[in-house]
Formats: sequence, C-alpha cells, structure tokens
Amino acid sequence: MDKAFILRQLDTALATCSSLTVLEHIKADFLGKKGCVTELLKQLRALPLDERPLAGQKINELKQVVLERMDSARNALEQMLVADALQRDTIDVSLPGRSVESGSHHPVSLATAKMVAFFTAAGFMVMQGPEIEDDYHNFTALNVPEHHPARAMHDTFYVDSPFDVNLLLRTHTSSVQIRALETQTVPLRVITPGRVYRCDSDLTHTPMFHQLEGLVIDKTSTFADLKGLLLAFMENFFNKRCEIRLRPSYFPFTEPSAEVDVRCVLCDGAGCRVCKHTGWLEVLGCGMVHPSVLETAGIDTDAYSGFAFGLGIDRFAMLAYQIPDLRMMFDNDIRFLRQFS
Ligand code: 2NL
Repeated sequence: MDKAFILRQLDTALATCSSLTVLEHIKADFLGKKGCVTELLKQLRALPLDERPLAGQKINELKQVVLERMDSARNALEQMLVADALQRDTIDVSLPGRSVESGSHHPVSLATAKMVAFFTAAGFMVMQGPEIEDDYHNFTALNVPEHHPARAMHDTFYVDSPFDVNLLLRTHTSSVQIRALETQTVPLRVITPGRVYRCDSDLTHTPMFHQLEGLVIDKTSTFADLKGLLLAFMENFFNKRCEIRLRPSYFPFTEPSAEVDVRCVLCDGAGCRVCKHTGWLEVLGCGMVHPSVLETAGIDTDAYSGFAFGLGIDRFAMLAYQIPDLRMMFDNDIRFLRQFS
C-alpha cells in the first residue's frame, strides 16, 4: 500500500465519520496494532539494511500526517456535536405558553362544605347513606302512610327490585337519619348532606338536587333550641345578621312543624324579584320529631325529645352566590364553573 492510497482511505473514512466512537475505530484501523500504518512498519524488516532508515522516516512522516488529520477531524466533530446539542436544547421564547388548567369547587360543594363546617363545630356528626333506598327507610319509618301522595309514582322514582321490598331513589336524606337512629345511641346530633331525587322538573326544580337534614335527639331538646340553632346557622352561612320567622306547617315526620323564612338576603326585605317582593325567602322546613318516628326507632319518648330540619343546598348556594337560574348548576358549562375558582 502506498502513502497516497492510505491518505485517500483516511480522508474518506474521516469525511463520513459522525461520532467519537467511529473515530476511535478509524484510529485503530490506521495506527492500531493491526492498523495499515503499523503493517508498513512491520514490512521494514523485509528491506535491505541500507534502505531501512529512509523508508522508516517516510513511514513516520505518514504517521504524523495521519495523526494531524485525525486531530483536526476530532476537533471538527466535537464542535459539530456541541452545536447540535445547543440546537436541540434551544427554547423558542416567542412561542405562546402552554397554560396549566386549574380546577375549582362546584358551588354546591362550596355550600355543602360551609354547612358541614358549621354543624361539625356545633358537635354534629356527618352521615351518608344509600341513594337507592327501601321504602321502609324513606317513608314507613318516617310516619309517611301507605297512601300518602309523596309515595305515588309521579313524585318518586321507583327502581326495579329483585327483593321483596320496594326500592326507590331517596326523596330526602331523612332515610339516612333513620339509619343514624338504628346505628347510633342517644343523645344524638347528626347531619346528612347528599343527593336526593324527585319526579319534578321545571324552572325551579331539577329531578336531582341536594339536601341537608339535621337531627338532634336529647333529654331537653326544645323548639327554642331549634330556632336558635337555625338562626345561628343562617348568620354563619350568609355572613351577616339575619332575621327569621317560623310559620306553622305540616310534615308527617314532625309535630309541630314549621316553614322557616329568612329576611331576603338579596334586598334585605325591600322587595326584589328573588323574594317576589315579599321581603322574605322560604328556605327551610323543620319541627319536633313526631313521637311515632321516635317510637319506631325504639327511643323512650318520656325521656327524650328531638327536633329536625331539612333544606335544599342548591337553593342556599344560589342565594349565597347570586346564581339566577337553578339549571346553571347542572349544565356543567365551564364558563359558569370558572367563576367559583
Ligand atoms: C322539608 C324539610 C324536613 C325533617 C326534614 C326529619 C327527619 C327525621 C325525623 C323527623 Cl329522622 N324529621 N327531617 C323534618 C322536617 C322537615 O325537611 O321541606 N321536607 C319536605
């Protein structure tokens, strides 16, 4: 192999070399133990003695040229690798940013959390129960008689039942209060927030809504305690002094029963569309627990009395956050929900 051929081979190899590993292989091919330049040196022995010095010198010169070309190839390669890395890691700061979406709580969740915080601070426990309920817990144990209109198909969603009990979507969370009476001992303070279902759908009613009920059973529970508790609750929920009034009413599970109005929290009683210019908002139902409900639960009515109340969480949320239309609550429109973040 002559010098020109070796250098041409070297230049071709270096021109296509794109990594330091390949460069090491090229170095071995030319200068390694079995490299072609090394082979030339070995062949020196075959020459006559007097020709060896000159030939040896030429091979060493060739070796120097090979080393120099390899060095400059290495420098060029390293510069290229650095440039590539810089190119890869370059950030185009003029590109539009990718925003991180953050979620927020639904107004019903916000209202529920605020109510739960108030009542747990007042010593109430929070209980949950099944949304598919049997008619004993939803109606019978609550003194709702067999032919009461609330039991009718047009008021209640019934569910096909594989058992010999009637199943339905609970119409109130009183069913969970009954379960509380079965599993807890008296005295008792419990609230039951949750979804409830009624066959009802128009401007102000959705088939599913949220209810929170409260129940207190104690030796000296009175109607005055009930009224005081409800006033404190309203003032906490609406963050201001409230005025409430109780009007006689009827529920099968309480006696006496009352509807509770609060002085309109939007117009302070001056009259507005929300209070239909009456100055009052009807927000709650309540009463002293009916003796037959206590007896069914096995509670000694000579020693204990109790009061209970129920409210629609959705309506409270609408009033607190000034939501004009009930249906906005369940449309899942992101523009509506974002306003509560
Ligand atoms: C409403 C208001 C109410 C109750 C719920 C209740 C629960 C038990 C015993 C007695 Cl275990 N009462 N809950 C009481 C009064 C009103 O809800 O407007 N309901 C139709």
